[in-house]
Amino acid sequence: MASYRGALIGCGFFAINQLHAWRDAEGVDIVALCDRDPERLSHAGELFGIDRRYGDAEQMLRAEKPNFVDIATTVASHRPLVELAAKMGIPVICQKPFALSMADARAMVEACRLAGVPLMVHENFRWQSAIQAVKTRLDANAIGRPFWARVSFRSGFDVFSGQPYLAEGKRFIIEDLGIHILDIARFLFGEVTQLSARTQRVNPAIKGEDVATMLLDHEGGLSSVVDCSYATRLPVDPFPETLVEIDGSAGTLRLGTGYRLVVNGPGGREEVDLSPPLLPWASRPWHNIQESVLAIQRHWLHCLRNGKEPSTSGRDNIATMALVEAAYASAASGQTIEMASI
Ligand code: NAD
Ligand code: 89Y
Repeated sequence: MASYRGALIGCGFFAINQLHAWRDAEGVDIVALCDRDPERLSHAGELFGIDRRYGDAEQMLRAEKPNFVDIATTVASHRPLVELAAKMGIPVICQKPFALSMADARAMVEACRLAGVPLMVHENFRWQSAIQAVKTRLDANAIGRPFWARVSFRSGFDVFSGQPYLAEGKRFIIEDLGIHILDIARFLFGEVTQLSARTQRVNPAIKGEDVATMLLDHEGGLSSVVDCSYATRLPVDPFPETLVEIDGSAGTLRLGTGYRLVVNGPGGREEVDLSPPLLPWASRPWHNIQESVLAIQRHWLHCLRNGKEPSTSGRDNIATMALVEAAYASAASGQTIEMASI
């Protein structure tokens, strides 16, 4: 199996998961790290025994000539770094949220297309094993034709201690977390024609919205409700589980808390526990997300080896980004947004 030499930019909170997952994935080594913060750079370098360390991304890419680069920085740096990789002909993975605007997202996709460089957005939630299991049931027609769905993420988990920047942006939950849940809705039910949204801010200590309720019309006629909250105090906090309810012409599917899947259809009743494995380096409650990081990174290697477009390519992610933009536009105007207008 070909062995790939990767380099990673941005050694912060989430990159540690990516570095663990690269160590578990087959046929790949992360040979160099870059962060403009020397402390974070040396922390990650020591933790993973990576000695080749840089404070500047361009210097690293010139010196190391890696087979791909994994960008794990926050959104403001994504466009310059993706365009740098494209200019240097280096295949690139970019964390979500992919871009600050649709124009930036389109520019990055176009730069990589013109350079003939593969581009994947690290949109990992659809790679959670429970979400993949739901998709498998739908593809097998387990409940007939789905006509209604709800994809829901409601929690009171303190995400601000690990990611303090989330409290500071004008935008919060749709851009940070809703983007994943909207992507799951697209992944399961197809493209969206119209979207309406309402937002609220419950937590007075943050700047952006922490509650969002969205109504989506999908191309096949299905209506879905996508709702997210970081202001929901439950007796047992389900963070970071995404719950799914689907009604179909011949049955129902429910992915409930504790990763319990219940399918009621023409084939009978299926009840199964889809709890994700706890990888040796993972920690609860993040293990669900951590498992999906390994899955998406393995998928990237598979696509590189086989010359395939990743499931969450830059091109694909533009449609998810458009849902985020439409949600903010609808919340601001009170109007339903036609997706063709984004
Ligand atoms: P962070 O601030 O902890 O880490 C980012 C690091 O990037 C910092 O150490 C910073 O110094 C470095 N950096 C920024 N610009 C740089 C540049 N131009 N060159 C070199 N280094 C640079 O952020 P985080 O919480 O790790 O989040 C990073 C990204 O991961 C965000 O976009 C976030 O939304 C995303 N994220 C994704 C998931 C997921 O499940 N996919 C989960 C959490 C966070
Ligand atoms: O940044 C977010 C993400 O992508 O997944 C969960 C998170 O860490 C906090 O909302």
